Amino acid sequence: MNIAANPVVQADETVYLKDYQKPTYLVESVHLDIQVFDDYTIVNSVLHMQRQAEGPLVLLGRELELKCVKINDDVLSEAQYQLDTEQLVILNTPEKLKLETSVHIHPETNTMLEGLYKAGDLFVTQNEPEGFRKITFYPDRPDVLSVFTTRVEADKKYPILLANGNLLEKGEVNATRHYAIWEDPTKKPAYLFACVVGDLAVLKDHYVTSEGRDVALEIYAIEKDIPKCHIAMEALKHSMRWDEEHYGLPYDLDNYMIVAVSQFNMGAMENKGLNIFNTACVLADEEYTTDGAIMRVQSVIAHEYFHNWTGNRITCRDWFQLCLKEGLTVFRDQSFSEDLQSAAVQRIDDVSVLKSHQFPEDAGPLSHPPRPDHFVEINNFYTATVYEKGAEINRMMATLLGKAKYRAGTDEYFRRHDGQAVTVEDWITSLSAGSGVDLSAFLRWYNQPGTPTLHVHADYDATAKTYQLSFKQSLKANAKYPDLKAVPIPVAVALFNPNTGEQYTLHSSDLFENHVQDGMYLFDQDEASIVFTDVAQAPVVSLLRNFSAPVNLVFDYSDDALAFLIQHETNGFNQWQATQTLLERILLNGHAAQSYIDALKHTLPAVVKKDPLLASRLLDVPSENYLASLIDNNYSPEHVKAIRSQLIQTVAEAMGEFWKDTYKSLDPAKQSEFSQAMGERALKNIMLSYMATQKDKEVFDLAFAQFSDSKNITERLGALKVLVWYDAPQATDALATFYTRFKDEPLALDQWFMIQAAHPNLTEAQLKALATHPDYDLGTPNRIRAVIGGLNSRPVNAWSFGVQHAVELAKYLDEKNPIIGSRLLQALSRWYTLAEPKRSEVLQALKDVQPSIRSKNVSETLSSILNA
Ligand code: B3K
Ligand code: ZN
Repeated sequence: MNIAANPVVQADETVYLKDYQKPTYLVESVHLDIQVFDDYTIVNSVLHMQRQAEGPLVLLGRELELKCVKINDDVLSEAQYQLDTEQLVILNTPEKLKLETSVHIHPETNTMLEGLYKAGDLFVTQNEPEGFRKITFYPDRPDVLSVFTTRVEADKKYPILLANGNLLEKGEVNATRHYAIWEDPTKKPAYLFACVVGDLAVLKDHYVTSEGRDVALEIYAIEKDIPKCHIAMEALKHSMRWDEEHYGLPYDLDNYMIVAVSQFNMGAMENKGLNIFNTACVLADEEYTTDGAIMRVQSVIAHEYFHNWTGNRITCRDWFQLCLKEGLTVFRDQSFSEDLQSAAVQRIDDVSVLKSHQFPEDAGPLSHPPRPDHFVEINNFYTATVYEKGAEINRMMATLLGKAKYRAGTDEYFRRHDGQAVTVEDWITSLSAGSGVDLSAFLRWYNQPGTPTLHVHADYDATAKTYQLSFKQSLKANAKYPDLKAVPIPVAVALFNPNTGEQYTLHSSDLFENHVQDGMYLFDQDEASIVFTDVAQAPVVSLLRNFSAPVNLVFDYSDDALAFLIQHETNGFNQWQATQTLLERILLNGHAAQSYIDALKHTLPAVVKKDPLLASRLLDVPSENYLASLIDNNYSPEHVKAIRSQLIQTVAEAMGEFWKDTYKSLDPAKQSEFSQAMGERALKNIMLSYMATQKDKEVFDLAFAQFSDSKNITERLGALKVLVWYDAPQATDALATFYTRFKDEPLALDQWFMIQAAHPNLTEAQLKALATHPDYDLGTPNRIRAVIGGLNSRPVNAWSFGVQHAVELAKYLDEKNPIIGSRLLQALSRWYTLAEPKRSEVLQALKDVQPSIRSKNVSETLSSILNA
């Protein structure tokens, strides 16, 4: 018997993509009977299986108490199987068989929030990627698809009993217990199995699909949160329509359920027909939820809904292909969100996340290709690279193809692979076949790590009236991936007349065939150049418009050219990008701030009137963390903090009364459109924070009035931040008032923790006070993230006493919740860029914790980080 040859069953070892083997048995049907009791749960399972490849019958199982195993009604003796901590291997099995197992599990003590667990009074599941093996013995891998029938039984104190699919039957077991039987007609991998047991209220609605199917929509939450479910319900219906219109994909079941749970390791989970959501990603109401969080709720609702096709009906062959479903689904939810608000701002926000999280990840010790070729713990690969860079790859292909060809390509993918577990190659092949454009070179993006650098050089020939752009691409050498090749880079280009600010019509034979008017050049070699003809004067060039490719652009812009683009670029994204590039130079290369200030003065007043949300983004100053990601050695958090506050002070003073005048001209309450009101609120808060740099009484009074008078939490929190972070006399009062008002609203209270943890001059004692506050709870990832997120937003604190805090927390979570423990350590991955003595101190702290780490999750992350 050769168990080691099967990559899925090597416990505690590296798994390699190249070792993939088909499962030995298919599962034709699954019948589960889950009986929940207070101190244990019984799971009985009946699997009908059929051999499809040579090898033993391997059932994966972790932390299961095996009570009985039968094959074709015969109870097996211990001699007939091998059982260890990871699997049950049964020898000498027939071609076709009925396998029955009975196990006991303990959701009531499961702190890892994986498998079946108890969150408060609610029993819920989280099975992606490998949680199902903590519920029952099963070939728990995404390429084993089956139809599931689930009987759920519990005490009547839990009136809600849910599982995937349609309700077949429900009834009483006895005076105290009841049951429900659910049948899911669609074949699915076990990671999409879900069940829920608890006492919840429900918001109901319905949606009629383009095929005429009347779908019952239900959002389950605790009673008092039901009024906060309407925004999510509207977003769900909107997503269903959007997917029909943009991808021709209607919903396929008669019901769609969402359950809100407050203890959840990530945002949400796309279980077939029964999504389970972190409350933070489903509850939304302007009184309790910030505008940013409302936008996030809508995008996560869309994301999980879109998975119904990209992920569920067509799933991944193995977990190396994770970015197939995640990258594509993120691209789809980003496109959906671009339709909900200013498309430019959505793009700005998505690229900001990419540049501040994915670029640093890809430049450090945790760098990996969007499709990695090995892993120890797959949970460590739900990363910005898999999600965000994965989305960018799809965006590049969609942009190159244009709407009609992209749609022909996706139609072909759904036609070929519906009901299958597939690979990234299958996706690219379908997209190429359907669109008629060979996209195979894009596979390189999936298989190579690192952010490519795109070097561009420009030459204008005044006599010939030609303008030449020369391109070069390079990738940082990576010992693990020695064979790096040039990738296809779509470069969106515009040329502007330097005197009038108007855009030149482009004449060139080198642009991509479909996009001559849009100025899209497909650069896919190590070096190449293009020539524009009939260019009357040396132009100002705008490159990578809309961030047409996820690369680091190196181009020798003058500060004047950047200031010109801030004023004249019509692509809102590149207008913003020009502000950021100019600010990076001012902050990191010591350039003068004047050209930035002049450009703002010229540009902002009109943008404030036309698109307040975009105006708020044009005032973004790169965060300390983002600036840190551009510094590869001798990084001093104190220095970066100082130059950044100095710049903010200079800009605040130079713009004079602009802040106050603009602040007073805004009245979000008068706006009927959410997006308009959101824009005004964002701008109001930025105006307030610039004014606060003066630290005068009038500004603090304005902030306190905004805090006290507004019913909208975005305004309240904007004001609270100013009061707390600038140590206004009203700060303590305002914090106390907020606490009293929101102490029973966990998501709002998370913000209260976050703001305090993000105080620029937080002390170790204050951090300790937050982490020992009666409302701090190590069993609730949202609360941990609130404090750690606040702390990490201030690198000066994060890299001093924050390190010890993070390391101790990781050590605790290593045992209790290693998924979260591992994430927490990922934030320390750039320790090696620090200036001494910090560098050595952090290294020592990381080394000190290593011997006590037990989980695969934390130890894989720690050893990667230490290998920097
Ligand atoms: N697919 C889930 C993520 C599961 C993460 C497991 N550690 C949510 C999503 O991407 O939609
Ligand atoms: Zn997803």
